[in-house]
Amino acid sequence: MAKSRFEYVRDFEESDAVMKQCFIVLRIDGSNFHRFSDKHGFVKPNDERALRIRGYEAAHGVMQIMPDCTIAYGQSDEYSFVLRPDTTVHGRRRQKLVSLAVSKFTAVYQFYWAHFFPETALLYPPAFDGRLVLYPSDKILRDYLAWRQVDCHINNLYNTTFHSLIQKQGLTASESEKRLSKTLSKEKNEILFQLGINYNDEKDIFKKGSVLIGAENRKENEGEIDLWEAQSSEESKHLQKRQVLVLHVDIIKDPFWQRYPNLLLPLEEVKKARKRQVQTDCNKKNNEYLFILVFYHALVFVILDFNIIRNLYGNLKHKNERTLCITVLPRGKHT
Ligand SMILES: Nc1nc2c(ncn2[C@@H]2O[C@H](COP(=O)(O)OP(=O)(O)OP(=O)(O)O)[C@@H](O)[C@H]2O)c(=O)[nH]1
Ligand SMILES: [Mg+2]
Repeated sequence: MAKSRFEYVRDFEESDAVMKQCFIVLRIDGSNFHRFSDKHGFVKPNDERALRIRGYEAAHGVMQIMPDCTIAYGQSDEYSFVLRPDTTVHGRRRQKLVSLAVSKFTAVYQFYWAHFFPETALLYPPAFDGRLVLYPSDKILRDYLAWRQVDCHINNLYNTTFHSLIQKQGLTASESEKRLSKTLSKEKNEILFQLGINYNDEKDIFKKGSVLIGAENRKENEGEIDLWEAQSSEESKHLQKRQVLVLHVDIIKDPFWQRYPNLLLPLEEVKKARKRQVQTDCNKKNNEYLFILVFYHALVFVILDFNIIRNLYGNLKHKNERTLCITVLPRGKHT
């Protein structure tokens, strides 16, 4: 920036770097999406195209610009992005992080709109709001994510029952709302069952939401890596730098966190864990080389020995011919 006598105004800008050693959560939520989904004819209660454009593409876009985002969780019109506690990305500046995440999310959402909704013109630009919250420990961070997933479960069970009563039993919206008022989960499950729906059979993407983690965490044959066919090298450079694994699994109970122990580690620890892994791989390779070396040495000794045996008995060629004869004899005759 060129120097001028007006430069002093810069000093009025406040520092808004957030506290160190806390997980940073950026939550993005569709603004007035009730209306947006109605106007654009989203399938009720869940529209897979809408979930994909939000989840796989827009959230993916944010993960590209936040390399320290360890996990993202999304459901309905919202997404939460978790940054490792010791990230220094953009100087941990609150406004920079929130505005970047929200603008990228919104831009990518519109960028891919025509692909996911080829027959629905975008009637007006959607908007998303964003907030940044700090969580000081693994436990509280996990409770935050559990809170969002429980919300997904409660809303999805309600919405599925609400819309099934309308679609299958011909109730009006207010009749359906009245029917469901003060009902517990068990009763909603029963209503669904009477309408021929087993809630357990509903898709996991609806019941559990979407969990996005770096593809380097992938276990064999697990989950879906979002391999989008980019239309240009610029698109792939900006939106596919980092491969992301998409899962629809429970993140409330322990097994998920035991399966991916690196997700909540600080960056420093991740680097150490990677170093240890490289060392282990290196040792494994060295052991393999050692094994091959010993094996070939042993083979040389065996061949030498073999010669000695051949010299001793002198009849090995004949023995080999007999072996060959036995192999080609039909089974019946052989016995
Ligand atoms: N039909 C349909 N609607 C959806 C879908 N996903 C989100 N929505 C709508 O988006 C709304 C999201 O809820 P909220 O975020 O609480 O409501 P909002 O209208 O966005 O209001 P604010 O966030 O306060 O601006 C839901 O109530 C639905 O109406 C979908 O897949 N299908
Ligand atoms: Mg909303």
